[in-house]
Amino acid sequence: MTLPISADLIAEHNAAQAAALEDDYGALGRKLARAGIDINAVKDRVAAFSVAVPSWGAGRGGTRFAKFPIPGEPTNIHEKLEDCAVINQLSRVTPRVSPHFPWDKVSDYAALREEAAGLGLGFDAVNSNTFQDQPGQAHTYANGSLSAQDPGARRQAVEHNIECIEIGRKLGSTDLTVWVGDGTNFPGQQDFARSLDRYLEAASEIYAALPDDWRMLLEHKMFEPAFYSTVISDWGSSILAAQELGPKAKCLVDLGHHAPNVNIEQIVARLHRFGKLGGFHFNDSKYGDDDLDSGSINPHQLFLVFNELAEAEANPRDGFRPSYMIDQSHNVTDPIESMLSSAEAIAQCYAKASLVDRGALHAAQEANDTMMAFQALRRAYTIDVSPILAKARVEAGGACDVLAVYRQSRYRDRKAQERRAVGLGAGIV
Ligand code: PSV
Ligand code: MN
Ligand code: MN
Repeated sequence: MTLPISADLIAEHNAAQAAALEDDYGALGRKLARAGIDINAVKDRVAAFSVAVPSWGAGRGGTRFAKFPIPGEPTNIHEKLEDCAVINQLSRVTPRVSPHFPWDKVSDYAALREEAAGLGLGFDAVNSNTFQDQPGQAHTYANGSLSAQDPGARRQAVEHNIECIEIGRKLGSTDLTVWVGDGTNFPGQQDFARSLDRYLEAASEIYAALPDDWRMLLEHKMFEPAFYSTVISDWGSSILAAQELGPKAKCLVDLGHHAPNVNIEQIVARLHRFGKLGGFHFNDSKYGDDDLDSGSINPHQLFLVFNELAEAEANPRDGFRPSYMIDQSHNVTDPIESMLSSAEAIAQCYAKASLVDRGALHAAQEANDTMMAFQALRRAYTIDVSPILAKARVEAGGACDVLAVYRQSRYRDRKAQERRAVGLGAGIV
């Protein structure tokens, strides 16, 4: 396996940091031991945690106003994989890539799978795209895809999703994520009930094509690109659709796809309660589907989501296999740096949720001791778990300080010499 960053550079950096890391890890270990927690057990848990990165997140995103490319950004799936390999090589927490079709279309998927494996990567959920028209496509999605009135557009959207399953089988994926932008911009534009009927009928055709061990992850979104109504607008529509489709259909929670101030952690608990929690698209937001970096705005919310996941893991109903993915738009940063920082923020919340004294939390809940219940969460949230993450990373061959090594490697500068420049223009939103 040939990884993009020099192993010697990582080793030298880690050696220089080793004494400080041991010191910090030892101090945190003693603090946790006083609370009856074995730091090595937490580290082992963290070492087993992973989150997928989106192929589309490797390029600079943009808004409908502009996209500002950077020199050396990837121009195709091969270059995206190489960048994703950098993220995983340094962080050791992102071993899978979630591809999007037709954006990542190639002629030989077996070869693509091998290429990824050669970079230490596998593939996560495949994402279909029926929210844009592609050149030469027979039917437009301007009036919807799976829910369109036009039977031709519906058929085309179903066939595209089935093709995504076929591609995913070749890549070793076991999940199909379906997000449709279908909806309306005017009251009266479409009949709410009939558009959902059409969606369900089309989605059931995709569901019927799922291999036995596959899941169909339904991703809801309240608005955008449709601004008045969206067919799968919220977790309610999502769970109803998933229940109607069958046991292999689950709900995917993108943190940016909710009404402002919605209690997302409670949604997570509800979906799990009914065996329908399928996975996440992690990002952060201030106003809507901002696709900001995970944990950059509201890290406490991210922690509370992981706290519900820790509860769910302890009480599995209908299995507990949420898939974790990042879905962000990196408009003003180097996407590799954003995903390194985001993966760390996500793993930190996972680690902190593991530190919650669940016995104390549940006892306080039973006793209606509100303050102590809250303190059980607060105690875990305020612990700086970074030495645990760094130790797990270093032991797995990653870098103690991921961003420092990435900058020292001058990877992007090297790619700027090798890769063709990306054109200006509006980006994806
Ligand atoms: C839509 O906003 C979304 O969150 C879906 O996951 C898409 O697949 C992705 O962003 C990329 O546009
Ligand atoms: Mn998403
Ligand atoms: Mn989104």
